[in-house]
Amino acid sequence: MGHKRLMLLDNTHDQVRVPNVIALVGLPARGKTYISHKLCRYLNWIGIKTKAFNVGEYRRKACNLEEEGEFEFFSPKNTRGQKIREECARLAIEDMGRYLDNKEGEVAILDATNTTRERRQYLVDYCKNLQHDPAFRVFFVESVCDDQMIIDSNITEVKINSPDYKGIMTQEQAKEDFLKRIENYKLQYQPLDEEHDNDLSYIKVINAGKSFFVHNVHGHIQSRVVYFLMNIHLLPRSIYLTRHGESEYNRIGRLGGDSPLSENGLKYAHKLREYFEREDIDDLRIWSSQKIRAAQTASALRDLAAHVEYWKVLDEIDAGICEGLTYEDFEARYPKQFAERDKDKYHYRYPSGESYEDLVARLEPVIMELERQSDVLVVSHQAVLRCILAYFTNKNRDDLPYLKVPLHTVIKLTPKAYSCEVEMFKFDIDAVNTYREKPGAAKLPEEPTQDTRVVAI
Ligand code: ADP
Ligand code: FDP
Ligand code: F6P
Repeated sequence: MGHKRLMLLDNTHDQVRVPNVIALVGLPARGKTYISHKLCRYLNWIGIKTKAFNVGEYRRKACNLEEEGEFEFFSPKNTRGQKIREECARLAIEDMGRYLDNKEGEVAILDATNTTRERRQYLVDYCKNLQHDPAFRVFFVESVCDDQMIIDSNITEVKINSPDYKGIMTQEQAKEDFLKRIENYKLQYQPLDEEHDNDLSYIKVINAGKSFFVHNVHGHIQSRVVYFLMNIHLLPRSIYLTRHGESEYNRIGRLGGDSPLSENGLKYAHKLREYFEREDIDDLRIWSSQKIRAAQTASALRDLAAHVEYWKVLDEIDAGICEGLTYEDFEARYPKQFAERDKDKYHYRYPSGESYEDLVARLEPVIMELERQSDVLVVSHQAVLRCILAYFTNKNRDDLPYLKVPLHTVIKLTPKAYSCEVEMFKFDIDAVNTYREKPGAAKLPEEPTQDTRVVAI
C-alpha cells in the first residue's frame, strides 16, 4: 500500500530525462558559487546540458550596494533590501524555469543563499505550478561550514575581490563588511532538517566534505551529483598532463598504433624526469596509458613515485579502420568518412573505433579519481588529454577536439576558486607537429586558454 501511494505521489521517478533544478543553500562564503561552477562544468562535460543562475548577479544589476548601505542591505529588518532580494530571486527562478521549459538544457542551478524555508518553498511551488510534464525535480545542495579557518580563507581568497567592493573600500574594510553581512544572514537562516524538510530531496555538505547527509535522492542526475560532491576536495594540488615523447609513428604521421619512442621521444622522457626531480613533489602519482610509447615515457620517472599505474582507459582514441593510416591515406581511402569527421569531430566515430564522445564516457572514472587525488601526472595521448584538459578548463564540445596539446610539453593545471590555472612548459626538444587544423576555421592561438602561461624550458 505504502509503495503504491508513493508511485501515485510521484510518477516521474522512473523517467530518466527529467529536467532538474539544483538549488544551493547556505550562508555567504560557504562555497555555493564554487560548487555551482564545478557541477556545471562536470555535468556539461558528461553531456548533461547545464546552466547556473547566480542571484548575486541579478542583485548587482538591480541596485548599488554602496548606496544601499553595504552589509545593512542584507539585514532582515531592511524591508527595501528584502524586497529587492526577493525580486531578484524571482527573476532568476523565472529565467531558470524558461531555460528548462524551452529545453535549452536539462539542469538549471540556482546559485543563491536560499536560507529561508519560505524561499525554498517558493521555488518548489514555482516548479510545481509550471505544470511541466514531466515535473521538474528539485534537489537542494546545502553547504554548512562552521570552520572559521575555511570561512576566513574563502573571504580572503574570493569575497574581498568581489565587484561589490572593488574601488569602494580597502580589503580589510571589505572583510569586515562581509563578516557583518554573514551575521545578518544568520539572523534568518533555517538550515534544512529532517523534521521540517522530510519531503524535499537534498544533500548537506558539512565542513567542506568532512561529512554528508543525504536525503530522498531521486533519479540519475541527483545520484550523479551526490557521487560527484562526495568525491571532490579543496586541498591545494596540481595535475600534470603530458603526451608520451615523440613516437616512431608520430614521425611518419601515422595515427594510433603501438610504436616505440623515437630518439627525440627518448630525450623528452629523460628531460621530463629532470623536470619532475626539480618539482620535487611528495607522494606524486603517475598514471600512464598501456601503449608502449606512453609506458616508455612514464617508466623513465618510475622511482619518483611510489608506483606507476598503467591504465587501459588512458590509451589513445581507437581510430578503428584508420589505425596506422596517415591523414592523407584516410582522406584518399575514405573521403566521405574524412569529410564527416571534419563536419562534427566530437561525435564522429571511426568505423570499428571510437569518437571523442566515447572517449569522454571512457574517461569519466579517470576524472572522478583525479578529483579525489592530490598531485598526479598523467602520461597519455593527444585525444585523451584534450578530453581531460577540456574538463578542467571548461571547454565546449566544438572546441574540445581541436585543443592544442603539443608533444614535448607539460601542462600543469592548478585548480583555483572558480577556475583552473594553466601553465604550459614547452621543452626545447624537436618533435613533429601532429595537429591538424579545423578546415576553414580561423587559426587557433598556440595556447588553449586566455589564462594560460606558456614557459619555454
Ligand atoms: P558562496 O557562493 O557560498 O558565497 P563562494 O563559492 O564564492 O561562496 O566561495 C568560494 C570558496 O569556497 C572557494 O575558495 C572554495 O575553496 C570554498 N569552498 C568550496 N566548497 C566549499 C565547501 N563545501 N565548504 C566551504 N567552502 C567551500
Ligand atoms: P554572491 O554575490 O556571492 O552570489 O553574499 C550573498 C550573495 O552572494 C549576494 O551577493 C546576493 O545578493 C545573494 O547572495 C543571493 O541572493 P539571496 O541572498 O537573496 O539568495
Ligand atoms: O597523431 C597522434 C594521435 O595521437 C593519433 O594516434 C590519434 O589518432 C590522433 O593523434 C588524435 O588526434 P585527432 O583527433 O586530431 O586526429
